Amino acid sequence: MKRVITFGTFDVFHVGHVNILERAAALGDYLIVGISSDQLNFSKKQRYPIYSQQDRTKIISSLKYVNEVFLEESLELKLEYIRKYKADILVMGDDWEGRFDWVKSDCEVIYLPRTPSISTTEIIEVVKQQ
Ligand code: C2G
Repeated sequence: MKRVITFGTFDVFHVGHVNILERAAALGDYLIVGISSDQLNFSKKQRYPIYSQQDRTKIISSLKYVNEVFLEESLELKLEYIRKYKADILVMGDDWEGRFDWVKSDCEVIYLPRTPSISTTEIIEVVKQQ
């Protein structure tokens, strides 16, 4: 029984998000998703997400590949979350390549290629222009 963990904001949910969650789930038997809190997002990107953390949590919880969700409050707590949720594998998109190698003491780390040509930022830009 392999437990997989992944993290993200998943704001303005799109097919790139579905693809990474689907591939993460396929690497094990149980998928746990850490959803970046509104506050964490603000500290990383200097803006709040379009969707609130409650709505993002509701959307991710409703997916058939996802078994459990929690709010991620800090990037530095990765190892604590991995231990708490007893994860065997950490999956991240390759925009994070190398950034979480420091947790390899406790679990396997896999970076998956991002889905090309789609991102929350791009969707926001397109909508703004119209
Ligand atoms: N993603 C993807 N393809 C895209 C867009 C996103 O595979 N076209 C992946 C990202 O690589 C990430 C996940 O979807 O693994 C969530 O993306 P974001 O919501 O942008 O997550 P981010 O804000 O980078 O938060 O602890 C880490 C952070 O919380 C990750």
